[in-house]
Amino acid sequence: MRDEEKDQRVRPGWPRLALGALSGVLAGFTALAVAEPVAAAVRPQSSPVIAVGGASIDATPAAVKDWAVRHFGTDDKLVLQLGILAVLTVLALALGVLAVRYRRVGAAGVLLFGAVGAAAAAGRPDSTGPADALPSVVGAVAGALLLYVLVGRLTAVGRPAAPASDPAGGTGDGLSVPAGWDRRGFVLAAASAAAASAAVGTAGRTLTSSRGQDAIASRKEVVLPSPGSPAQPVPRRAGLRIPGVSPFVTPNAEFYRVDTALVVPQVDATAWRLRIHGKGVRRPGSYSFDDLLRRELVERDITLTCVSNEVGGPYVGNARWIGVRLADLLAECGVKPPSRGGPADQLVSRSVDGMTIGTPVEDVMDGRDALLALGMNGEPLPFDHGFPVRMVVPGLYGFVSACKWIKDIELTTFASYDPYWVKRGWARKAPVKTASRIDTPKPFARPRAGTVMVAGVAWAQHRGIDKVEVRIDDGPWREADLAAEDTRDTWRQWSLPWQATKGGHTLTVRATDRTGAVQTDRRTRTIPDGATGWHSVVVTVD
Ligand SMILES: Nc1nc2c(c(=O)[nH]1)N[C@H]1C(S)=C(S)[C@@H](COP(=O)(O)O)O[C@H]1N2
Ligand SMILES: [Mo]
Repeated sequence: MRDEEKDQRVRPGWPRLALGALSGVLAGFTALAVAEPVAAAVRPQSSPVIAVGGASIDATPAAVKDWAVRHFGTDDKLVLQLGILAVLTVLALALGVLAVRYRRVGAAGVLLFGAVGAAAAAGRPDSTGPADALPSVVGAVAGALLLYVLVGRLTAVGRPAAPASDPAGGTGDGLSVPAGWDRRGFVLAAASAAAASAAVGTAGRTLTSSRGQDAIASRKEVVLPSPGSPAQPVPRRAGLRIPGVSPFVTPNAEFYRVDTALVVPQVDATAWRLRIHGKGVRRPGSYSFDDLLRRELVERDITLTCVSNEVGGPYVGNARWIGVRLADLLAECGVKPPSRGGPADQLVSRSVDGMTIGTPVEDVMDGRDALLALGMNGEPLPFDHGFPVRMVVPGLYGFVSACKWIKDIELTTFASYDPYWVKRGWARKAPVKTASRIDTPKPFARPRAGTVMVAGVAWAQHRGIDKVEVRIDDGPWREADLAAEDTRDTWRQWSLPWQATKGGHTLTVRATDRTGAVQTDRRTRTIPDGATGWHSVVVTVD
């Protein structure tokens, strides 16, 4: 008898705590899984992890976001979602352990997280109403119930063989698994909850992807007519045949992607409309995708750059865009640029995912090829790059011009409205800065002594590149050979044959644009209006 008692008393608390923790994780998993089909019915973006992720992206200080983009690149969103899942797992473990002691409190904790998810979802800028809160609420209720039931099994007595001295099945310390705990009931409940959740979650995901089918079908059906105003052919000598140099036209699959969308919006082009309205818009307009397709299409090569691109960085790409002239649409709606007495100096474009981007009205109406693009490199816009329609404005960084998944254009003033990035410390106006990059040799390359081709790209959209110079170590600047210019809105390749001598060397590049401005060596950060400084590459010649 003494032995039996001892056996019970020393039974450590951890098995029960561990089972509680497991219950917490199962409850969390169930909550997220159950939220999936509900989100599929409401909106994929209303799913809790996506909503919380989106809210964290918006709340992240500009410097941290910039750091994330720099370090994780296009994987930044995956990293964020994995981070959220990791945090949720830890919290679920803790709630499970808590529930062992305080069953109701633990379950209430799950509901509290549901409330956080619900608030995030309903508060998103693209939220379509209180229904966005549903996935989090329904999921949390399921999770809380499951936690309550599972933890109940840990304290319940399954067999009448429980020691008579402890009719409640507990051992008094509240932590040990009671000898007669309902093992069978627990395992059964846990296993069936896990299986049901997996099934429900998978069904939800399937439903979500089937919802995207209309958008995918609408994209497949797009036939881009040949442009009334075709791009001039790319000069044959615009693309150098030097291994390692970025191709003159960036293939869509390799085109950089920078945006805040955790779920790429899948817009059905047949249901899409663009509204143009606001200050000084005498005839507000509304256009369908077909309305735009029926207009004269303009095809242009335009190099797009992200303001978050560091010196030497990868966030720049060149594509052949096809679309309609934005200035024509604006003129049709009766919009005048400020220089002709128009009252609006800022054009705010809004996307289906709630992004807002501000562009100077003067710039889009000054004769440059500001486009509402429908196609990219000979195909409808890829979903990642803004299908069905996006803006592209030569000479301006993407964050002040290139709204993807656009659905609304509002004419307003810089004084009265700050769009998304401006609210977060970025500049109101941001023309692309003159820049150049060494593509080859790569940093820390070990070329053989002799002739080494140094080559890369330079860009100063809408001004054009006039000269590129390369310096070896502290030597004199030497003029590089420029590839043929396509247009002043595109980047330009350059090369320099270098007689490399053994040892370590630093290669530096700088460009001069068509206004005569030489790229500055002054190093600045990307925030607020783009990085400056020269790109250098260190190599060791063998
Ligand atoms: N809707 C939406 N449009 C957007 C953004 C965004 O976050 N959301 N990011 C902008 C930024 S910062 C850049 S640099 C370009 C990038 O376009 P890309 O992803 O097609 O290269 O899109 C712009 N348009
Ligand atoms: Mo950007």
